[in-house]
Amino acid sequence: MTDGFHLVLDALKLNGISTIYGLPGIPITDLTRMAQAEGLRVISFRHEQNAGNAAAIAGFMNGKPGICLTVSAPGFLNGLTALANATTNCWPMILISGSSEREIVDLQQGDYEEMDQLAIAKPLCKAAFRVLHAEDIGVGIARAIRAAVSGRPGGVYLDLPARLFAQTMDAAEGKNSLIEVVDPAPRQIPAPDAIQRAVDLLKNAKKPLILLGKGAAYARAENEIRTLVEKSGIPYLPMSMAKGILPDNHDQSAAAARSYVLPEADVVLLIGARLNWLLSHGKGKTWGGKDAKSWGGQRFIQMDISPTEMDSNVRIDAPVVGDIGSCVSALLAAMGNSWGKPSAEWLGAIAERKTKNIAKMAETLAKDPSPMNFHSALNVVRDIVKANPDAMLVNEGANALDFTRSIVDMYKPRKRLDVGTWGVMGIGMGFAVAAAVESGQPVIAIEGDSAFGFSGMEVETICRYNLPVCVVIFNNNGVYRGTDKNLSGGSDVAPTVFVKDSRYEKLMEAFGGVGVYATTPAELRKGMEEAIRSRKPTLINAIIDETAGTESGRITSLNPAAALKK
Ligand code: FYN
Ligand code: ADP
Repeated sequence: MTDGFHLVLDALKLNGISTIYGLPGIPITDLTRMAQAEGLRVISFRHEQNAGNAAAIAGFMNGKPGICLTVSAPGFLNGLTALANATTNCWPMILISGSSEREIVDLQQGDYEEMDQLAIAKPLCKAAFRVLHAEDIGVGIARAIRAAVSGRPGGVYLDLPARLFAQTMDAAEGKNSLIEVVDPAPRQIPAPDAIQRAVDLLKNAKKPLILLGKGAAYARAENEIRTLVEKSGIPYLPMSMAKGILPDNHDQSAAAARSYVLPEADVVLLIGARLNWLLSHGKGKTWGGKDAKSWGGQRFIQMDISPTEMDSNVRIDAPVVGDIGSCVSALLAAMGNSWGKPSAEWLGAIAERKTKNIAKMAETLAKDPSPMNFHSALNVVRDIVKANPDAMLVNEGANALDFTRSIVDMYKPRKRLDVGTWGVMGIGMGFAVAAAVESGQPVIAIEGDSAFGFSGMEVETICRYNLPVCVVIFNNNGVYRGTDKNLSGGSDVAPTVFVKDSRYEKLMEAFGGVGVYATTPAELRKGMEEAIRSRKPTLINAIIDETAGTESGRITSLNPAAALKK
């Protein structure tokens, strides 16, 4: 005989799933024990949201669904934020939660952790399923996997009521009921006429630009993309998590001339990037429009696996629907061998801006103020990442995020993991754990002091599994900075201010890791180099000038009060 517990685990293993991120409790405690006994790796967290974030980013890194396992009602809700975030970012993830007795839940008779979890999950994810009978576990997991990774990837909820786990059935029949999913994310080949439309538009462009998004990183299409960029000679801009698809020091990167190329370009090829808030919805002043809502005159080609993404913000003149590898390959084939490079005028104008900005940046980075500021600290991080291009970089915060994005170059794809489409805080330690577990590489987590607070307790998890994670907290005593005043003149500190000179490094020491208190770039460098060399869990409390941050980093304009000031 077999039972529900084993059928769930066998179905996951059959589909190549080897790690579960979760937090044990009723009714899934035994599932976590049995999973470990059956050879799955179980990474137990201190809060489900962090387990969920770990599963989500594992999905992005591997192109296979990351699994998060939680208890019912509150545990499920704690995991749900990560599931919604995974869906928003188009990352494949499956949140599996135990749930209470259906009959009691549906009659609302007050069961232990009673909640209609399936109904609550549905609007927040790509698909949601519940399995009531042991013989349906195979189908349930197959459907969850297909829904998570096929087409536009996303989060899937799988509801497993407590009673299911103890159901038994004949072992051979059980085995037969499981499904090994064949080709879970089928390639989607773009139509030849769609490719021709794109070629025609690109051929006539005077100032073409390629915009790479994290969908292109997810699609593992770096080889095809590199060929396209180099063959066409077109400058490109990487979105945050697309940094490293091509090395950031590539000649054709226009990152350092961002505010010049966006309004100037006439034809923009979007590859796995959406025209959402991060790209000012494809219009307005960022794109050279005369005011916030007007079109800048660009024509867009968009490559995306989701047909309904097209025209979501502005007109897409050449929609190319398919998986990015297939789309870029088809475009390359249609471009032929005699493709002319963009004009020297366009490339020269970009190079001029780029050189100026890079020189300005070098000047700022070379300064050594006391106390440290974001630039002098990031100058160190920049060198360390350059020397360790295989290391994973996790990054969250406001200023800590924005400065790291523009200062720290990435050299390989899918190495930069950050706050993504929602700009969500709290991903830090969950991402860091998964980055270490999935890649085996050292992880550097650059954290704002506020951002770190959301998931800080997971330093215990990092120590427990002895993961090679080096957390660097940019400590400027508060959210954005530490100098705000209470406007009432009362004795409470301002809402954005924390305890001054907090000793975050002692948190790591409490669990047996290494704590470093760094007030100079030299101390920061020594701490990071040692962490990477030793692979010991390390937390560096990097003391930054408390006046150094700006409100909301580069996105101050999104604060409603910014409109009042205008
Ligand atoms: C970039 N830049 C550089 C380089 N790279 N200069 C020199 N050298 C290098 N290598 C320049 C670039 O040209 C820009 O200057 C500037 O640095 C900033 O570049 P960035 O960060 O790419 O551009 P920008 O305008 O900030 O991008 C817009 C954005 C980004 C919305 C895509 O801000 C973003 O991803 N934001 C996420 C914010 C978020 O989620 N925050 C969390 C919530 S915080 P100019 O060209 O001179 O402009 C809650 O409060
Ligand atoms: P960024 O924030 O970096 O601009 P987005 O998350 O906005 O990136 O966009 C990613 C896009 O990539 C989504 O529209 C998604 O549908 C698309 N995408 C994800 N995987 C693939 C794939 N394999 N092939 C094509 N498009 C993909």
